[in-house]
Amino acid sequence: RKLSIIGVPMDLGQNRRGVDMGPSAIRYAGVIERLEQLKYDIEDLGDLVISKPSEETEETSEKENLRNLKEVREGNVALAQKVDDIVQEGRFPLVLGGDHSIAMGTLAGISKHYGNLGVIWYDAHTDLNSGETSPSGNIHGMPLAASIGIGNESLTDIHGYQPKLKPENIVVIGARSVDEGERELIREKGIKVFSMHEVDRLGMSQVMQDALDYLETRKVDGVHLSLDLDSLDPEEAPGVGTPVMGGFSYRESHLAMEMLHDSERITSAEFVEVNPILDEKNKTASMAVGLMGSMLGEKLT
Ligand code: DIR
Ligand code: MN
Ligand code: MN
Ligand code: MN
Repeated sequence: RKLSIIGVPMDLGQNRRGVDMGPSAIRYAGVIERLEQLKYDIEDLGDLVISKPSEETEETSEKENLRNLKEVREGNVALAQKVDDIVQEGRFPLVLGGDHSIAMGTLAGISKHYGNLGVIWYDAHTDLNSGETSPSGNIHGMPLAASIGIGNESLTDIHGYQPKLKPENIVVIGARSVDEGERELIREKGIKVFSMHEVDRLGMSQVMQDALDYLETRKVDGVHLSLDLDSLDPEEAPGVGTPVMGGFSYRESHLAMEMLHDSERITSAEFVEVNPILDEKNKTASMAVGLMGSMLGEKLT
């Protein structure tokens, strides 16, 4: 089993500094050692270099309601090529964020290798905004929309093709903060969303089974897991830029990851939005590493 790790120190998709240190925090929490114990052949590709925003960037940010558009695009273009190469070599790509805008690059690199890619978007948010609908102008709230071809072309056409995803191949789990424009898009495109309401009613076990069954009926030929640490409850995972109360517990998320592993359907993954500056003793990064372990087959016996 071959796995390649790439860190993306991107913090330009939102406006709180610190999430660019996510990859370091996750490495410090022992990700390599942890996954080596699972007998993976691990290649650590280090971190991408993300350029600093220029002054002209300020202007387009204002005009298009897309903060740091140029640099976010550039970082994602580079990431897409890296991830493309990893998949090409038959290795499992594990991407460490960085803010969630990097999902555009990850998906761009992966999706060209699949005819019908599915995605599990594990997040407190649905990330379905565009410059037209976003209340913040933060691109980390837009990657899922960009991946289905909605939004500014310099985001939708990363890696030279679009769309990366069919709306009906997306499952969102954990949503509890959804903007008006996103709600409309969910309705219009029929995107499958298991909000916290469903998880409260049915339990994580049932929701995850339903999510996997749904993707099965869609006949997907690969499933990417995009996990935003703000899906977890801020009490347990405080090191995130946009905490929303009422999230998943560590236990629920472990169960979810173990079910994903047992399904043998996950073909790539990314863990994003870890912000060590807002964290307590690196516990959010440690949690991310624990969840990666479960997702990749860690078992007690
Ligand atoms: C909000 C926050 N929906 C926005 N999005 C976040 O700014 O578009 N996504 N935090 O993870
Ligand atoms: Mn997100
Ligand atoms: Mn989020
Ligand atoms: Mn467990």
